[in-house]
Amino acid sequence: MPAFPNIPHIRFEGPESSNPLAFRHYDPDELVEGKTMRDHLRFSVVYWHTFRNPLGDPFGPGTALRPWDDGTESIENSQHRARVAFEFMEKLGVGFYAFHDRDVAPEGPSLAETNKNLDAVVVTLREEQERTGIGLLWGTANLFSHRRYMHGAGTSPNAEVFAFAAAQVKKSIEVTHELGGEGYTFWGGREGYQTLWNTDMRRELDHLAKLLHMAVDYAKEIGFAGQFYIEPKPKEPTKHQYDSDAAACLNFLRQYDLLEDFKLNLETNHATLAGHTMQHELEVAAAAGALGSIDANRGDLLLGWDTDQFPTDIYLTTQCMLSILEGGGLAPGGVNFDAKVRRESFEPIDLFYAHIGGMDAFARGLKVAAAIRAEGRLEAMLRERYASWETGLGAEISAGKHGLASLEAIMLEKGESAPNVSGRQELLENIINTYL
Ligand code: XUL
Ligand code: CO
Repeated sequence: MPAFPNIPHIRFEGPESSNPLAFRHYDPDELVEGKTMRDHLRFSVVYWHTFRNPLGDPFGPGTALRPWDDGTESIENSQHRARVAFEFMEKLGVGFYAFHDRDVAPEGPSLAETNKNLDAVVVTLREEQERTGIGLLWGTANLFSHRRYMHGAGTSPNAEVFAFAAAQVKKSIEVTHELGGEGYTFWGGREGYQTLWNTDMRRELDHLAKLLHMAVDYAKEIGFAGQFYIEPKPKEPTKHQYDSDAAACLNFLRQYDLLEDFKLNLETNHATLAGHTMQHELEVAAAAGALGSIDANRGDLLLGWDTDQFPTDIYLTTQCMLSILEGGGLAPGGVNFDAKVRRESFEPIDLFYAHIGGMDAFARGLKVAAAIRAEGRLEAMLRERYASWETGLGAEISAGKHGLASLEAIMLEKGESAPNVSGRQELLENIINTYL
């Protein structure tokens, strides 16, 4: 029995279509800069929000109607839910999904039983992946929901909690490997602090790095060659998360000699919470050669928390896709919809509308970004702005031919630097708007 009997496979119908269950911009086979949209965007559905989030909030319980789910923690229900997830993703036409270990299978009374539960559902996931050709973008371990992780996992003051987290990460990497996962993500979860009065920050950072090194070593041991990611977020659930933004993550990875093995998985709403734009985070990562994957969503600028809304703002998706194209693309990462429908959007069909909107917004952003690049006006203006570094004195400084004394001599002789030219911000913003 299909879970979505009245919903067809979602097809591309073009911008003129008024069918809400069709793509108006995402045509998977269309070539953009010589590559299919499918391969540029590598869309991925997240198991946690789309199949496990009951849509509760601090003031009321969940509202989601999920008629296929019997609400129990049984293996049968978990396996059935997995099949429904694949029916959804197949109809939507995405190539990937992502999950935490605890999203797909229930936690048992002991680690051994929990692992057995996970293995039982992984059998179904593998069957469904083979049946549909949908792949695992990345796996991860939930190191934040269970009460044992109240003080953190890798940064817990309790050494046995660290050990439990290590065991959970080991199993999650094994399962990700078994499912052919293309990556493995660490998001900080509770790796941060609520108060510095009880926190030995140096020790906690050392421990977190130790856990990541253990993961890298174990992946090599079992032949898992997927990309490791760290996902920045400044706060929530802790007051301060150690992985607070792209720059902080890069600094941490560099300090602990992990930069070789990790890239960043950037999330739009997390950038907003950090007081940055997503474009800023993408550029910081790309400049360090660490742009990995994105958790595509958006926040609400009037609210101070992680609302995880679906991305529909074309200006935002254009900025994302420009940075991504300039940065050389996302593969083996992807556009992972770490987003949830609103509590008021409780019907199963809302899951389709939400994802269709996000996919179309990114498809449009991709096409606009490619058009901007093809015309080359932005690129030309950028080149012109830095032209003084290409020849003469600028080129000499770049080549390391000067120090303070030689530059002083030149400026004493000249008396004043060359005049500046306008930054042209308004013109640039007008140019962007001509494409939208
Ligand atoms: C939390 C968040 C996580 C990670 C995976 O804000 O984004 O769902 O993406 O653990
Ligand atoms: Co995320």
